[in-house]
Amino acid sequence: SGSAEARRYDAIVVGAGLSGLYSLHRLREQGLRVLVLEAADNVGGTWLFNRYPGARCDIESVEYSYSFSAELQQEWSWAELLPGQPEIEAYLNFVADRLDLRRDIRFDTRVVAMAFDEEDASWLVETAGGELFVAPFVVAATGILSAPLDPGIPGLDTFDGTVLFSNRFPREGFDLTGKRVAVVGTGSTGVQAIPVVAEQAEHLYVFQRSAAYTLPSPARPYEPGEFEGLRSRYDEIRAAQRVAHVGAARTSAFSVLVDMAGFPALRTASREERLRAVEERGVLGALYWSDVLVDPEAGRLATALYGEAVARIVRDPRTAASLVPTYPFGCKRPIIDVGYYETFNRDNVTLVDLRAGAIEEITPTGIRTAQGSYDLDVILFATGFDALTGALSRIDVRGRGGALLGDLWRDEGPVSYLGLQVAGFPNLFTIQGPGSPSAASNFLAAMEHHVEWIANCVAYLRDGGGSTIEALPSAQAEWIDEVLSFVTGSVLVHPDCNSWWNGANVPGKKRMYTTYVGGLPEYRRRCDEIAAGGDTGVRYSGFKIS
Ligand code: NA7
Repeated sequence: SGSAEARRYDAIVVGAGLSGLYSLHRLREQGLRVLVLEAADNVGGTWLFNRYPGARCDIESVEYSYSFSAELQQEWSWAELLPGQPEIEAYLNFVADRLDLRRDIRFDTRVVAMAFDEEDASWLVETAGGELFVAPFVVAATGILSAPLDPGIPGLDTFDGTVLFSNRFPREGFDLTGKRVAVVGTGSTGVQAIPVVAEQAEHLYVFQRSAAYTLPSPARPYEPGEFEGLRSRYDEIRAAQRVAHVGAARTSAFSVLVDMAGFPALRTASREERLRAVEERGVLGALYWSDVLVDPEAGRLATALYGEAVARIVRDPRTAASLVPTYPFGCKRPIIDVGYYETFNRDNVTLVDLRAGAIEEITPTGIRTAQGSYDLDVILFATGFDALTGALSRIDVRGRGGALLGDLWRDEGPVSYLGLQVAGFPNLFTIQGPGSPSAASNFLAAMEHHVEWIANCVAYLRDGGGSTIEALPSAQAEWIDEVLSFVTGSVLVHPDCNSWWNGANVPGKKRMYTTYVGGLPEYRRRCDEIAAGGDTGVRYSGFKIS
């Protein structure tokens, strides 16, 4: 580390995305001297970087926004039901200005290391520029989908054309007009980008390794006066949101999962009923059955029916067949799209099904696969993230005894107590850490609870509760067991399912599904009971305070 003298704060927040902004505000309101360190040159985090064509949130604006301030709610107007990236970026800039947050944020400052000093009970934080900062508390607001996954394809640097990444798309945008473009990846990002890119590019080649289940998005601008009507009912909207399993009670990508339970069983439906469902509701009609997620045979029927629904939209039978997943519905985060399947009927769009021959290398002229070569001007990677643990693993985070957090997660999997702390790393709080509900819920709602829990905990310690708090290894192990108990034997741990939810999208990462799916209300109740002491009266049970 450098020789610069370390500056002292009461708390350091890493990241100025939507979690970091609220953390700063909340801790500052409590009278702490807070510093936010942010690698980028502006606020926004994920919503600053993921500015690819078609980028849009899949949760309704009035629920994917801060609920902690009535003023923010009343002063901001959402234009669209599901906000697009530019609108969310503008909103986060509005919040940063309105709450005067920028004065405590250092931009262009990447944290590369942090180490817990056991004598001083504080963290020493080092930046890429060699600056040092010290604080008793660190809040890692580093995001769950913020560490880009390197596609790891040989020859990438030999390509003569332009390489773009959805998760660090150029600020100024990129004109695809007249270009031969490849989109690699058909997760949520690829599925959003593909219809928009198809309209711009001369020709679009979609490189698909795994097909997606995707349902028609309800995205639309709010009708005139519609948002104003909602704004006057924020109290009611937030109350409904608070008791919703996924932290969203209105329109969201999760709606289908929430509604399914009320429908008849696919297993016992007649052939006629099945066909009528896809006639009336398209691909949705294949999945809206109560038994699809719980009965593997119903799951197989649903996949077959889904294939029939796709074949009604996509004219070329080979392309239609390639667009049908080979894994069950429900084991990946749901995807919604605007005109995805219709896009494959365009003359300028070609689906390259990598299941029939994988990518072998990138050459100066394009992509070579085992089934042929494609000449390209632009390759847009929509290949995803090293989720949940990636961002902190890329920082040299050292806890007690110099143990490295990245090593711990590599060896033991993404362990954590409540998703809020990792044993051995005192006074380091992780917002939306593994083991929390965030990956399978409205990120914003889950985040607000985490920030408030952390802020209350810090207040308790500063009021004389102690100088360090750390998760007990036994509590952490029990928590992970509990998290896993919800999903054991379920579709969520299906062996054919590789996704950021279970880490199987990252080569070499330990496969482990560590999202709490017991619902946000129950999770909040648990966390709050643990903080308050519950029956035992011992506050922060499962943590050691000293
Ligand atoms: P995802 O959901 O992880 O999707 C990434 C896609 O990229 C997926 O189709 C992958 O195929 C594909 N991929 C990844 N690496 C490669 C390589 N090397 N070659 C070919 N294809 C590849 O990321 P997203 O950004 O779409 O979405 C992440 C979340 O952001 C989403 O759930 C929302 O919550 C917001 P695979 O499935 O691994 O075979």
